[in-house]
Amino acid sequence: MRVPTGLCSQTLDCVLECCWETLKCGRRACEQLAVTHHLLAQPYPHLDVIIAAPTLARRLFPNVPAAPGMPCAGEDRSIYRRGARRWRKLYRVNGHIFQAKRFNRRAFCAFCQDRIWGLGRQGFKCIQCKLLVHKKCHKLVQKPCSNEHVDPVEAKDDANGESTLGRASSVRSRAEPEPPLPETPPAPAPASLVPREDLEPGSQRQYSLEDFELIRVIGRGSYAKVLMVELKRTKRVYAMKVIKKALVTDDEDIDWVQTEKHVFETASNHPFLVGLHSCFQTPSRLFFVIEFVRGGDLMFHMQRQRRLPEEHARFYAAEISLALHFLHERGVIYRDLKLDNVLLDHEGHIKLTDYGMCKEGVRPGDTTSTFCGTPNYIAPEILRGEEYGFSVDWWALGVLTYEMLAGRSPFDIAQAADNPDQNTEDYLFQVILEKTIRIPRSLSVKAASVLKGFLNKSPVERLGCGENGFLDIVNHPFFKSIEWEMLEQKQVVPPFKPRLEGERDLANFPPEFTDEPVHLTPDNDTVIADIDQSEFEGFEYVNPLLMSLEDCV
Ligand code: ISQ
Repeated sequence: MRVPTGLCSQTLDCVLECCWETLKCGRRACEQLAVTHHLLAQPYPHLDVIIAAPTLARRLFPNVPAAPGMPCAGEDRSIYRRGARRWRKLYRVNGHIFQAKRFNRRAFCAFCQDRIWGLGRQGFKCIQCKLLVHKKCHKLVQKPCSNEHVDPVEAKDDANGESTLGRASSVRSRAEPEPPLPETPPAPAPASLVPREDLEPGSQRQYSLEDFELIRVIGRGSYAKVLMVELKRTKRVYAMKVIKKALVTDDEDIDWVQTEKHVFETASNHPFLVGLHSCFQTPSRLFFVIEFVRGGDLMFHMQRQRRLPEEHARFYAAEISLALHFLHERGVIYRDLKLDNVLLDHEGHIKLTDYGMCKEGVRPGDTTSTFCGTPNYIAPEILRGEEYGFSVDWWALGVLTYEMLAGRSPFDIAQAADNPDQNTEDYLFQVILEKTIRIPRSLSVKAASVLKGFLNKSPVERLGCGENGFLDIVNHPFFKSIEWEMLEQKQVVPPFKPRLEGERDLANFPPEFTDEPVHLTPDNDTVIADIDQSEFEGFEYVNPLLMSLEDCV
């Protein structure tokens, strides 16, 4: 390990001299996201399409850490973990900046005056003047944007005609014209807000916050906080992901919550994916109760190990491949593979977590185009604005395997520290798109070959994306020693067993989380008044498999 010299500035210098060596922060150390969104200068070839992204701010720590791997004074370790994001796609026409929206109440197109209805994001709304138009009409709008609020053409009985939730079951397809809507009835209270004795027979087993004791904070992302909790009745320990409803008011956020829940249900059947116990809500929050995985995440372990022996990296990469393949076979692109999302169980097997970025319903050959992910792991085809499929997950596995083997990101740019132009997300994207990836000479020929295979910038030539698909990964020389069937049945002993003293030992979770107070702030009535509770109807869920397990306790 290199001993730090000079100033620790949390710029790339610092990263290279004292932090990156131990993967304490990686590139992530230099960047902290400010809250505001700004419109990026258009670096990609989508005419008329803007990608809205958060601004980056740099934090400087003008001192030297006491020892390699120690934090600088004032250093906030939580900034090293970068959350995934969906960039909003905005379409510019005649000064308007349109964003795709879904509408499940009455809304009419300002161009053709027809009703906007149908499945999916059938309408566009100008984020400046709020003009509503059909997607198909948005390019025809001649009236320039006033940049001021222009009242959208809407039915009188409706607040603004839009809804941020639109579950398929409640929206009619385009083929069938809708009858006139009755007066919108008041939304029923979510099931968990109904007194328990009033619940339908068979649904009394819904959970609520009172059923759990909150023990510790174990993680935090841009939207969610993750707690370790105990189900009081059984004394079993779970992870609980808590999301403030006020933060998920955008269409895409609502989609994300729905997707996360669906994928959780699918994932509960695979050994290398975290499963769901239950979901419930309060007026201000959504709660996912998830199986607790005790060994911490790969980011935490990499921060302590510098780089991994090939044998270890092979084992993790193979288990991750099986998890990704399972999702792909069920039409799910994971889209957020990174060290932070790979958990280790008490034996040292992996489990992927966080399904909020997943894309569901993808059949072989289908593609999608949302610009999303965590910057360091985003595949070139996403950056080029191309339609993409499962290939993006194999790219991310390449980045992650590189990080395990080399102890640094393949897109680490030493000289970027002093040049503010090179310390931006745009510059990172340019490097991902254009830079030839250098494989450390210390790696074996097979390891170099698998990295080159996954990190091929052309998705059709990438390992795992050819005609033979997953079989090409299984048969790659790097994975020759893997017995895939045994591996999938957890019959292969992991190369590393996390140190754990008891079921509730939190030694493998970062102290910047576990030292946080565990309480949830009291509900704020003004914030709650602004939440449309109908968006969250039907969120409650209890996993029948886990329920029967609990009955055995
Ligand atoms: C389960 N166990 C430990 C940590 C977790 C973090 C996020 C989601 C699920 C988890």
